[in-house]
Amino acid sequence: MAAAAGLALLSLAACNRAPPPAPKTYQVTIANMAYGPTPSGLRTGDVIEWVNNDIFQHTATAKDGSFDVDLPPQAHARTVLKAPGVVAFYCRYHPGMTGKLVVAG
Ligand SMILES: [Cu+2]
Repeated sequence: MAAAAGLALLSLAACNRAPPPAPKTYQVTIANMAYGPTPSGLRTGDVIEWVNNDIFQHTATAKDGSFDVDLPPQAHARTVLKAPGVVAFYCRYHPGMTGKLVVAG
């Protein structure tokens, strides 16, 4: 009896908790030797879709090593944001190309 009541309370508590927001996909476009603006409001689990619209090969390489994506001309590639924090990234071929992702938990 008491166990059943406890179980009912537990499931009620689970229902009242707000579900985590569904992951979103954001595009970051590369053109003219530069990354486009990085999106704000990023959360853990969201996806960055890198789109290289340039005529050159680029990469999106995290300074902390959390991702390293090769992007031939016209390529698309996806990175899942696995942890909160600020991740600076750059292009391995053109170190002057830089950007920053700010990811909330
Ligand atoms: Cu590059």
